[in-house]
Formats: sequence, structure tokens, C-alpha cells
Amino acid sequence: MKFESSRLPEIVRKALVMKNTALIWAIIAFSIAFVVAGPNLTPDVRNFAIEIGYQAQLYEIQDACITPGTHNVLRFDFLSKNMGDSDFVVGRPVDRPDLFYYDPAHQHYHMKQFNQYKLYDTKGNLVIPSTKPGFCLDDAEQVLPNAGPAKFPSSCLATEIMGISAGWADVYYADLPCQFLVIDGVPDGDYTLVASTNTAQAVPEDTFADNTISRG
Ligand SMILES: [Ca+2]
Ligand SMILES: [Zn+2]
Repeated sequence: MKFESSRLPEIVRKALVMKNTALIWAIIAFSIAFVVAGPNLTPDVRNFAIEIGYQAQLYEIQDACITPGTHNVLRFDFLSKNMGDSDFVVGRPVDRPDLFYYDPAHQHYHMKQFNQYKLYDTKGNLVIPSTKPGFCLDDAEQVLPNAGPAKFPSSCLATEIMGISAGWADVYYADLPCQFLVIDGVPDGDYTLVASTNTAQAVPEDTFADNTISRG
């Protein structure tokens, strides 16, 4: 939410000089309507766990997020929270082929590279690139106490509008397919997970300044 702190006091000050209560209230109402704006996604991560010797599943191999065999994986929950004042609405996959693709392994539609997870070392070198290819948004968890009811189901259908309601989060739980980074051969040490949402900024938000987080 954009709040132009320098403007409001100036407007209110001028209105007070005019000693016109109705005008003050009109200006305050207009200012609130102006600053209470659109959707705003911000990411979060939690529940980190390293799994040694994970057996890659066929549908994960088909999605190219892992190769056949056993691997060591770093798992975590990823949340894309809509902390804004209005719903984050992407639209229907059938209308937006620029944003969605059909995943034959899942037999439904995903958003392309909507969220990204990358692992960096302490020198800022990319150690593990993002590999989870697709995302199907829905209202999974309420994150603001004043949020309305959930509106967006997890259907991933071509003709269903995909989105995240204001005050709700889309969540990828740590045990979901491809919800990990493969860390085979990564030596012990300190690393930073950099996670982003609406990464391509293809859907408008109040601000993109809070769309990437780092967790050491
Ligand atoms: Ca944002
Ligand atoms: Zn899917």
C-alpha cells in the first residue's frame, strides 16, 4: 500500500486554515480512498528440513525439477501472502496463455515460474537455481484477521479464475512435489535462500519492492 506521508498533512493543514469541516472530511475521505489501493503479495518461508536420500517421483522427473534416483533435498513451506486491500486476480488460464501452461504430469494449469527459490553462498554466488516450474494459486491460509472468506479454490482449471484473496496466502507445503531444492554435493556451510513471488511482475500489485526475501 502506498502512503504518501508528505502529502496528507499538507492537504489537511490547508483545509484546517480554511476552517471548513465538510471540506476537511471530504479531503480525508478522498485521501483514504486514494491510499487504500490494490493487492500486494509478499513471500514468506518456514518449516525448513533437509531430507537425505529422497527417491525422486516420476511426476517430479516429468516436471524436470529433479533427475531419477535418490537425492538430498532442502524442503520448506513457501507462502505468497496477499497483504493488500484487494484481491490478487490473475484471470483464467484459457484467457492468459502468456501466464499459464498446461502441465501434462498434473493434468491441469500452472502459472509459469510465478515463485522462485534460489540458494546462494556467503559470497553471493548462485549455488542452486530455481527448479519448480509451475504454480497453481489458491486461498490456502488466512493471514490477516480481518480477511473475508476464501474465494479462490485450488482447481487449477482452464476456466476457473486463479487468484489470492486479500488477507489470504497461497501456500506450497514442504511435502508437496517439487517443493524443494536439490542439494546433492553442496558442502556444509552457510547459505541464503532467496525466494520471490510474482517474480516476472506480470500481474500488477501496489509494490514489487517486497516481493523477494532472503533467509540465512
Ligand atoms: Ca508486493
Ligand atoms: Zn499442479
